[in-house]
Amino acid sequence: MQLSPPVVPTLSLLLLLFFSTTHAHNITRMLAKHPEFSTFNHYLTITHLAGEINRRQTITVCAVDNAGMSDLLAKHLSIYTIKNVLSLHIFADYFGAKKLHQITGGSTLTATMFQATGKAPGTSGYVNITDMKGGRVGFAPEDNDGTLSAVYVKSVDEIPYNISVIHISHILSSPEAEAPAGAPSDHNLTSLMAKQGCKAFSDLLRSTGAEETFTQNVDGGLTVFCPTDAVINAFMPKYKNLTNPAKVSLLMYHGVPVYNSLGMLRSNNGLMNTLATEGPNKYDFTVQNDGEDVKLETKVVTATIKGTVLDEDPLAVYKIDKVLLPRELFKAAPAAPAPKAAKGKKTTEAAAEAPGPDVSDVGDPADQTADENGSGRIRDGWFVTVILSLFLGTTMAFV
Ligand SMILES: *[C@@H]1O[C@H](CO)[C@@H](O)[C@H](O)[C@H]1NC(C)=O
Ligand SMILES: *[C@@H]1O[C@H](CO)[C@@H](O)[C@H](O)[C@H]1NC(C)=O
Ligand SMILES: *[C@@H]1O[C@H](CO)[C@@H](O)[C@H](O)[C@H]1NC(C)=O
Ligand SMILES: *[C@@H]1O[C@H](CO)[C@@H](O)[C@H](O)[C@H]1NC(C)=O
Ligand SMILES: *[C@@H]1O[C@H](CO)[C@@H](O)[C@H](O)[C@H]1NC(C)=O
Ligand SMILES: CC(=O)N[C@H]1CO[C@H](CO)[C@@H](O)[C@@H]1O
Repeated sequence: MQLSPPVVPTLSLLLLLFFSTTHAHNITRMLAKHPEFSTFNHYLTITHLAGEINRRQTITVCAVDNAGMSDLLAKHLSIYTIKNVLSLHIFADYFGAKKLHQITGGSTLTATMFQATGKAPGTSGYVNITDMKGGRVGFAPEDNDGTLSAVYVKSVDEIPYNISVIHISHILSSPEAEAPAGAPSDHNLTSLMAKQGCKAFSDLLRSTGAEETFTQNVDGGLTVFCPTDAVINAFMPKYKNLTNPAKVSLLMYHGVPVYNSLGMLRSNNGLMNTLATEGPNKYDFTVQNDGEDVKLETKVVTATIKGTVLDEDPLAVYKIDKVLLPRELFKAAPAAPAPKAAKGKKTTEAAAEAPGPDVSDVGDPADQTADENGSGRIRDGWFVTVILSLFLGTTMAFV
């Protein structure tokens, strides 16, 4: 059968749409069309940065041609250091040719994947992009002396607003990125967290010995949700009240034995088992997206991810704004003086809305009692959790 001419382009367009929506971008394939970037492409693959780029949904890759790469290779850096340097060439934002030439205020600082490794001290994980005279755009790692080390050459490929690949003139050179780097499993998880605003939490991991369980899980994949120092400090009176095994369970509840990038958390709502999980429906919580926010819901409290300490497959560490309180430990906690039930619905609602008696940023066990009795939201949440558990159970059965 012969297709009439207008049908053919329509069909190919549909096929193209089909493929572009079912397959996320593949940086290796995008660069393979341009032999002048073959060295850069090769190093993206062997450093596993290609996989990280493919997982991100909004990203810019500054590619350097083979001559530029030979300048880098002449420095004889270890592969882990090369990975850090190349991470500095990957921006966590979309800069197409148009946006690069229309930077508000003439310059901007953008976070790079080096920033997300947690190994970039201060602002060294940021790159300054500056619009210059004559339509030129310059790039400078924030920790060098401000001289623009590379300029924009051309756009290589753009999939708005998922990935932009641009050709820049030289390697972005930074003493911090070029500092000798160890293998990924050399991460000292607790000192890493301590340096990034989670010192109180890491101290608890060390003092209870829970650190060892966390560390043992890094190679196989680990996501840690660390409450920030202020949150832990406010929680300490309650923490001290727990028995030693309960303390360890509470801490283990903040680790998930699977690597989750922020993108994965955003696109996979559902139940998560933790390092404290023993058996089904124990010590788990639900990941729930709320716009750009990623929320973690236990039956007692809902915490929100507030920042990334480190995101480098197989390890991700995120800051959260509340201590995750497992229902296994906080359900049976002594309830606040119960409102007189006789008054019925109104009283119950008032109780549900009343703020907890203390530390407002840490869910109080008393809140849970009120919530479970009065609030439809929680009951819906419970329903969703049951359905998700069934779903997860079925999925797990196949794994
Ligand atoms: C951009 O990424 C999203 C999520 O992966 C995908 O659904 C969409 O199809 C991508 N857009 C293009 C043009 O490929
Ligand atoms: C990306 O493309 C390369 C080369 O075509 C291929 O070897 C690789 O498996 C692809 N990666 C993914 C995740 O599809
Ligand atoms: C970027 O660098 C230029 C040149 O050193 C400087 O004038 C500008 O203030 C910097 N921009 C930002 C946002 O730091
Ligand atoms: C991490 O470093 C601290 C001191 O900086 C040390 O006490 C701890 O044992 C280290 N942890 C591991 C797993 O090496
Ligand atoms: C600690 O436990 C005791 C006894 O169960 C209780 O009276 C007290 O309110 C608790 N303190 C905190 C801060 O939770
Ligand atoms: C939904 C629910 O559990 N409601 C209970 C709230 O508390 C009163 C009094 O204790 C019970 O009668 C309700 O069944």
